[in-house]
Amino acid sequence: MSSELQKVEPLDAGHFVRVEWEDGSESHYPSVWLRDNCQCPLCFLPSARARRLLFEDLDVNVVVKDVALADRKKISVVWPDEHASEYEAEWLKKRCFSEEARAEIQADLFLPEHQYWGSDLQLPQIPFEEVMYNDESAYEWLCTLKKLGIVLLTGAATSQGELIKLGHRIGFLRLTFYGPTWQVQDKADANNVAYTTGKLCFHTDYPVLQHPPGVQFLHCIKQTAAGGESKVVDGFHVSNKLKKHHPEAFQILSSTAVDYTDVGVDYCGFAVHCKQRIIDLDSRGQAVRINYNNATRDSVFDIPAEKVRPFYAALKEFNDLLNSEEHKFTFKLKPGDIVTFDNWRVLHGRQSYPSGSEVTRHLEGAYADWDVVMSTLRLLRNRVLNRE
Ligand code: OGA
Ligand code: NM2
Ligand code: ZN
Ligand code: ZN
Repeated sequence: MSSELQKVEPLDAGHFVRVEWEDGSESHYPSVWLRDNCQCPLCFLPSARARRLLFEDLDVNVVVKDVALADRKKISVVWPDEHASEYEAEWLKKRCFSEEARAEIQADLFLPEHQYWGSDLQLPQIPFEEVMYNDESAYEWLCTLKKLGIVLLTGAATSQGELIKLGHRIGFLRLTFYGPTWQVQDKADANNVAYTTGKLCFHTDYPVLQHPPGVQFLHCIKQTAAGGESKVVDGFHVSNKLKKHHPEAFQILSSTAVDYTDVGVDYCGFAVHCKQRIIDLDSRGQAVRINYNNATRDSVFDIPAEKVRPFYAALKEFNDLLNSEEHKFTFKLKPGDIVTFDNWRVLHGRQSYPSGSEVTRHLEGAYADWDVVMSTLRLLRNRVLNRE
């Protein structure tokens, strides 16, 4: 579709404006939407790129009084109260209401494409320094993180503080009750099972929060000789498999609200409770978030007794699929590695390792919200591709 205009006319008694493009294609714009999105300084504040027009002042039945081609690059509209609006061809084109045009702009905004993986994962690696100082590399990092769900950054220092730097690179980190960053190591009187030497089965972090962290960073500072291997699995891929091969289990896990609990003291005291479905679906039935940590799943369970056994059976099907050789990918972090992953999609776990009087393994962890990561991704894209 070209962004040069050929013709403009009112349609449907002025309730629509029809625009014809130079290549003969057309777009229809509802008049109420055009009035609502008048770009004049009275209706729009350019410095905030936001609407000044109050909803109270919008006539939702408005029709156009007059429309004209200002030139081939914009149209002008006069409204019944003589208010005048102008709309640039390119601005209109981007907001075309056709199904294809909407799909295109939505894909550009939200990058919804997923690349599923299993044990065949080729874990992408990018040097930490490159991501810190090179916009192309940072853009590549975040695009891959969005599409694949996991990227390994390599060659960071083997001391605390690298994740704070990475946080500044993307904007800011997500503070939780475990602090701005947190130390994964064997601790006396651990306030979380992660702070022991025990095995962690596949989980997503922090399903006890209403809005669990979207992205997780784990920086390996020290690695034990024996044990401590990491494993990851693509939760969306496994959900699809569950839906196909065990539809009843899928139905139960995507509809049952599971109670989660986390009570203790860390950054400050906390008593957090929340209900989450283990497989969260959007309105089209697509998995959008996995909320599963067996350690913080509450013993309080708010479902009728007769539904409990079927729930456990469903969870077993899911857990078995997560752990199947076909789906899981195993690796061992080296000091200086930072694994970055989509905590809404990728479940992670670790092997146990020997306990002793000395700290033999130390990871520093941190979270970020997808809002922040996607915002940075879009800004980097504009810069790298010279847009805007
Ligand atoms: C965690 C966790 C993984 C590891 O701290 O939540 O999953 O390898 N740690 O220790
Ligand atoms: N830590 C690693 O859900 C969880 O409890 C995940 C969080 C302690 C910050 C672990
Ligand atoms: Zn206006
Ligand atoms: Zn974890």
